Amino acid sequence: MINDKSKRILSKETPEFIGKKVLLKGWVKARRDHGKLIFLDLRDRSGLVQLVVNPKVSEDGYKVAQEIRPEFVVEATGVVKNRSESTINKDLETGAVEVGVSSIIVLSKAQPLPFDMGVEELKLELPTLLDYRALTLRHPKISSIFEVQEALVEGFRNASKKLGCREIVVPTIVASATEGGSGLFEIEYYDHKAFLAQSPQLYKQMMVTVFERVWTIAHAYRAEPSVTTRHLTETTQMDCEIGFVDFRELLDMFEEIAVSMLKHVEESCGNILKKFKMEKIAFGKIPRLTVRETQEIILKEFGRDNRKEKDLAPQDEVDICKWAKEKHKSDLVTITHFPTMAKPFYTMPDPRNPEYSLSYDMLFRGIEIMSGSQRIHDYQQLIESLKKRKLNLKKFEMYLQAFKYGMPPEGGFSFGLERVTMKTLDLKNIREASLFPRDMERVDERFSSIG
Ligand code: AMO
Repeated sequence: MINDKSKRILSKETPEFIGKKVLLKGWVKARRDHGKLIFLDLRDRSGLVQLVVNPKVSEDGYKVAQEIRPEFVVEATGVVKNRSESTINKDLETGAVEVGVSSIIVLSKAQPLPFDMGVEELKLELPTLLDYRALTLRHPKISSIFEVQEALVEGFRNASKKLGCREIVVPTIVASATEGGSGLFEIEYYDHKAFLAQSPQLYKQMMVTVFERVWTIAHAYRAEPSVTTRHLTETTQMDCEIGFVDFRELLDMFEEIAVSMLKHVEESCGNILKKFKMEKIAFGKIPRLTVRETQEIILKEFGRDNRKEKDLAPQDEVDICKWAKEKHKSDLVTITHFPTMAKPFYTMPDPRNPEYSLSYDMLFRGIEIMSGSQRIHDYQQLIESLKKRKLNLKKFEMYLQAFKYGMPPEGGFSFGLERVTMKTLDLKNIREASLFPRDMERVDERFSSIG
């Protein structure tokens, strides 16, 4: 291994440099003083490594280390050594080595922390965890949630591209609601009213006439009227929209994307899933049920008669997933044919029974993570559907052009990134799956604590 001592190496690489002098840079996660020695856990983007500061090796370094507190940013030079058998830390990737410091420089100081960040697990109440987000995100267990999130995005992107979808970027300032009138954030737009998009829906559909198959990752805004553990007001949606497909093909496509996205996360983040004590995801054949069939199962197996409800209640989602896991060894379930009038205007009614629609949700470990539908692609039928919901046609003029001038049969779907992340790691609250979650009570600061 060639070692240019003036070049920084990462903590993870230290085992490759035993006996060599190296330069490391990072944050001090914890400091422990043992007799005449100071131990520093150094964190960088690759992980952690232990530094040992011995006054006999470096008197100046020892003086500096005495002033160091958690989260100081430092630059340290030293020789990598094997640890003695009894001091090996098996839980740490670099736990068989340590770095004997010959010099250390403070690049940036940190004020005393409001809580101990050196612990294995930050056992703080969620509001505190979020009040100090810029700090708590640094904790390795918390930052690993977002490594998993990155792998989910990557898995989704790979699978969408494999399907032949092209990536598009769409606006979030829009003229109208798409997912129903409530839950819309209105914004002042010069002398006009505009809204924050509830979904990339209209744009992805228009783009089918350009590229046939598209995917996008978009921010979506929902003025949720209540506080729950599964709703955010700003969410990230991973969407596809596909032309020249029928309902069955759409089901095959989103199931394929879901499976390959989740397999990708298991392959690339196995160590993190283990740390979160997650069971392997069950990839049995995914059951496909209509809403009505689901409600029959809920009645038969769980004794609740919800057959007149338009949608599944949260407990129904939990129970049908339990059923799917037991009977089909699947953590995923597909639910189809929601009542047409409970779905947005663009949803295609089932020609065999128009009271129900060619729509679907996908559930994962007890929660809806995705929804979509085959769309109405006929111009006149779409206008009728807008009118039926008393929507203002003028607001949809540009969207309607796509249909006026030739739209193929098409459909699409949208995965909620935070929901998938939450369930992949069994987090109790969706806020933990968002870097900077927005909800009714918080946009970074808690509203109650501002002025
Ligand atoms: P829908 O409104 O069902 O469909 O949203 C798609 C997916 O996005 C996630 N999601 C949310 N996650 C957290 N907080 C919220 N407030 C929230 N709202 C939605 C869910 C959901 O399954 N345009 C259609 C999709 C389509 O037909 O292509 C749409 O937006 O995981």
